[in-house]
Amino acid sequence: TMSSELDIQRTFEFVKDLTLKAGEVFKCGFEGEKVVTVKDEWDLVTDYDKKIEDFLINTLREKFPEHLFIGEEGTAGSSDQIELTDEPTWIIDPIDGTINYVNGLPITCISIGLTVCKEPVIGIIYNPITSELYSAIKGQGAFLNGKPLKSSKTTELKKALIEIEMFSIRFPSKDRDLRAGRLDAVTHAARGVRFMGSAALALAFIARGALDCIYMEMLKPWDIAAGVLLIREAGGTVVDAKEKEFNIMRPNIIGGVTCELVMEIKKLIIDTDLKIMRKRLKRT
Ligand code: 2AM
Ligand code: CA
Ligand code: CA
Ligand code: CA
Repeated sequence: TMSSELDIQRTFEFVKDLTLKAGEVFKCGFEGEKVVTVKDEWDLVTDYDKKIEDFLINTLREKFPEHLFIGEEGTAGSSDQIELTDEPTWIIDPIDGTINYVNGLPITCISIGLTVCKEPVIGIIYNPITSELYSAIKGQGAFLNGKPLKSSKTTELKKALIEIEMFSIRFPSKDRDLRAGRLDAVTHAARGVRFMGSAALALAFIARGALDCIYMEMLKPWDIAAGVLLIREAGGTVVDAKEKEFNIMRPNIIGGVTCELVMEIKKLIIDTDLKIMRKRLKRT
């Protein structure tokens, strides 16, 4: 299938139905017994992460044999590709917010994005526990259970509710002071800070206007592929936190409801880093 031949509308309907089916499995694991394994030091994974990803990727692959797949749990060669290509590529997180999922905290979701020519064209974020399905098709707007979404119009950080995804702050690193400094600066500048533990759902909340912005470091393509499109289609902006170019494969991003808000956070991060670097120099 050449990307130009892909019928986006029908593809969307297909993947939406598939997501609802996957949601039944998701609910089963949320409410029932599951096998929990420690993945990294802080990261958990359940048998349902793998089960749901297998179901999604195997079904999509049958329907779209030429498409490429990137999934967190690496279903049958789905992650054998490191660089994003122009081919239609499904980027999938079967359970985002696994720690919440294991704890029975209903802030968790399935995230599915499709890119064509490296651009997100379909995004679905589904919380099966609350039956909330966020969706976007490029150029057609963002929706919650079929109803159009419009993000808020907040332009100032001091009036903004911000979600921070910075689990990396716990990692031993020579940049610990930088991370702590950014967290401190953003916390003091914003009206309120939230750490919800599901990056994908936080992005959907921005599209919904329930959050104004998000700052995230060291996340993965499957955390953001769907959410980035949702934010953009709801009228918001997503940029790289420091670089000029936004890179879906290396998401250190700031997302927000307005350009002004996103640029204010970006400037704050860059200024804070500079201040800390200067402090480092003084110490030596
Ligand atoms: P996950 O639940 O799919 O692993 C939690 O702060 C958010 O960051 C979740 O969206 C989580 O996705 C994501 N995340 C990515 N890598 C992580 C890691 N190594 N440890 C904890 N959370 C991680
Ligand atoms: Ca994980
Ligand atoms: Ca994730
Ligand atoms: Ca996951």
